[in-house]
Amino acid sequence: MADGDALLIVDVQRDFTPGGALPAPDGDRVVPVLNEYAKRFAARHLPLFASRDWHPPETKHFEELGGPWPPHCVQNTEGAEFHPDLDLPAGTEVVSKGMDPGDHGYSAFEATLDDGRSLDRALGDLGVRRLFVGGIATDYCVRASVLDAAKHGYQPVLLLDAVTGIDVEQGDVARALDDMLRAGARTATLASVDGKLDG
Ligand code: VGL
Repeated sequence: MADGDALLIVDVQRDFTPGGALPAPDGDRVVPVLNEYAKRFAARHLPLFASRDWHPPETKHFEELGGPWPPHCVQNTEGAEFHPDLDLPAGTEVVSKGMDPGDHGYSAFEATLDDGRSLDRALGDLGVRRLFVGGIATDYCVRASVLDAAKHGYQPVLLLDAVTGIDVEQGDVARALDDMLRAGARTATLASVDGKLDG
């Protein structure tokens, strides 16, 4: 049933991995796992999307203007680059979010492609119905993207072995998982995804 399936890799950027400005402690671990997912989707000619946080230097998202976070993923800086070990297959569409200085831009459904289309529009144009989601951070951008996918009428599938969180408050990741499952997300791992794509 690969028809109608797509992969969304959320915010696997230098700043969200160890050594970056706002690291998920385990951020490096998901990179090779996501590379393997990307290979499997590309081998089936399924659409791939990679979102990135793409903030202006001054935004309400950052502490300096009253926001919750240290500066991270500022446009055209090294910290905003995708993790150097992330292998995005040719044809992967990059979608950018967080450009509005008045908005957090957690969800990939707030992101746009280079051609200006929203992610929702691009998925619709491709006939996508089921969206497999992995990346960083489970408790922020992954959560927001999965909840929005469900709201927009897609079937989200959370890739349990390819997500990791920040856990500012202990329990945030567990609560995020709970929220996503209650919103109707299904789950998959590398061990089960082929069966879902081909079954
Ligand atoms: C994110 C915290 C702040 C994320 C972005 O990508 O999950 N988390 N900004």
